[in-house]
Parts: sequence; structure tokens; C-alpha cells
Amino acid sequence: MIARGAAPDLVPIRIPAPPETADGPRPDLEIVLPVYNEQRVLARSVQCLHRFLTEQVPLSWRIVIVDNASRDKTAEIGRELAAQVPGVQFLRLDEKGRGRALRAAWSASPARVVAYMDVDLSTDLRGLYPLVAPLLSGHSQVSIGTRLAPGAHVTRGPKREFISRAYNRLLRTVLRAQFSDAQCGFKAMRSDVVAALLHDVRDQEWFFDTELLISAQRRGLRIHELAVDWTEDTDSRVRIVSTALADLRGVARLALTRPRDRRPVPYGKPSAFHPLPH
Ligand SMILES: Nc1nc2c(ncn2[C@@H]2O[C@H](COP(=O)(O)OP(=O)(O)O)[C@@H](O)[C@H]2O)c(=O)[nH]1
Ligand SMILES: [Mg+2]
Repeated sequence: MIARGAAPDLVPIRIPAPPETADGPRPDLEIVLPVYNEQRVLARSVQCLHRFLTEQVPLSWRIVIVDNASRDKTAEIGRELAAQVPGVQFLRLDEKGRGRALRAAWSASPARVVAYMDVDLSTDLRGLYPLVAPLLSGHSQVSIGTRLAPGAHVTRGPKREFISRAYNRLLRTVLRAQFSDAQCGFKAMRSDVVAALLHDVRDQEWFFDTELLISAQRRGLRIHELAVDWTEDTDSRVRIVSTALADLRGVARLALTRPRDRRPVPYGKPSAFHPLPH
């Protein structure tokens, strides 16, 4: 109900000019595509993502392909894409590990929000703007896609479904995780929490995501969850048994480690962000 009487005081909004970087204007969003032996889908996925961003997303953005020592033609294709397609960059690291790739790209990013997605585009891209909007507005600091919350539409095999549910249940039981899906390849966070979270994370491979989210939770950050539409690509780089064992070792390590620092990250006020265009 609207109170009768005088109109409420309106706080004037000051719109800051977008900060500049050495490479030009600071983008709202950087999307990292971690790739390992992805010559089959890389060019198609980058073109698809580029077109989607250009036509559907009202933000400034850039795409960064990060390859860790692929043995196929991924690096050649990545370099070629970076040379040909505006807004696309390519980074190559010598050692394997998806976590390592994300760390390298995110820690060097000038963007207001950093994100990543699996190059097979298993997640419907229409979730991208809803993923990052709560970060740009200042409402949340971390934002993740989830396949395990009500509203998600998921097509994947029974084995991966079972492992995923069991793993996330374990996280809730052992680590008191408050998020529903640690492993969805569709995540983003604000740049002003990147350094603190990366400081906490030790894993350089698949456990990286879980460790990052537990760190965010322990530091009292708000993790926004977005139910995604997910269609599994059965061409996978995950070696299930060794990855599951590494995950279990990671969970044990986090369970035994007292949080080093529960203090909240001094992230910027929402007004530090360039507001979203209409
Ligand atoms: N940079 C980098 N990316 C990787 C590595 N391993 C996997 N990826 C990428 O991580 C993403 C998810 O891998 P994928 O095999 O689709 O995982 P799944 O969907 O869980 O089976 C894909 O974009 C892979 O190319 C790695 O060692 N380095
Ligand atoms: Mg995949």
C-alpha cells in the first residue's frame, strides 16, 4: 500500500563513467571458455556464443579462450579465432587443469564480472544474462548455474546424474554446503571478490569449483543460483574415477581445514558498478 502524504525522498543516482584499461574500455563481462582438446567444437561454439552476445546481451563483453596444452589443433584454431573475431582473445598455458585455466584468466581480467562456461555449450545461453545480472546490480557476489534445483531442465545420462546428486549431497552433509550444484560449467562472480576467493583455492583442476564455492560461503558472500537448461554433451574430458577420488580428497581436506579467514570480503558497493543499460 502506498502511504498517503508527501512523495518519498528520492536519492539521486550518480552514474560513474566506465573506467578505462590499457586495452580499452573496461568490459562488463568476460566469459572464459576453458578448452582441452576441443578442435571439434571450438570454432562453432565461439561463433555461436559471439552471435548470441552480439544480438541478445546488452552488456560490453569479451570472450577469452584458455587452452592448457591441448594436443590436437585447439591452439591453432583458438589463435585464428582471436585474430579474426572481434572481442575474442586466446591464452595458452603449458600445464593441464581447468582450475588453472580459470585462475589465469580471471586473475588478469579487467572486467566487472568474470564468468566461464563449458565450450560444449551444454547450458542454454539464454541463462547468461540472468546469471550475471545479480552480480552487476550488486545483489550477489557469486552466481552459479544449477541442474539440481527446481525449474532446471536437464538431459543427461543416469550415471552422471547419480554421481552429481551423490556428490552434492556429500557436500551438504560434510561441508554444510548451501548451494545445490557445485559442478555446473556455468558460473560467474564479481571482479571485486576474485582475488580473495582465488587466494583461498588450492585445487587447479576439477575440484576448483567446489573449493571456490565453499570459500565464498565461508566468507559470507551471497551465491545466486540459476536453474539452467542443460543438455549433456557425451564427449567428455572427465575421467570419472580419478576425478571422483580427487574430489573426495578435496572434500576431506576442506572438512579438516578450519576456514582461514571468515571475514567478509570488502567488495565494492553496488554504486561502484556501471549501471545496466535498459
Ligand atoms: N583449459 C582447460 N580446459 C579443460 C581442461 N579439461 C577440461 N576442460 C574444459 O572444461 C570444459 C568441461 O569439460 P567437459 O569434458 O565437457 O566436462 P563434462 O561436461 O563434465 O563431461 C570443456 O570446455 C573442456 O574443454 C583442462 O585441463 N584445461
Ligand atoms: Mg561437457
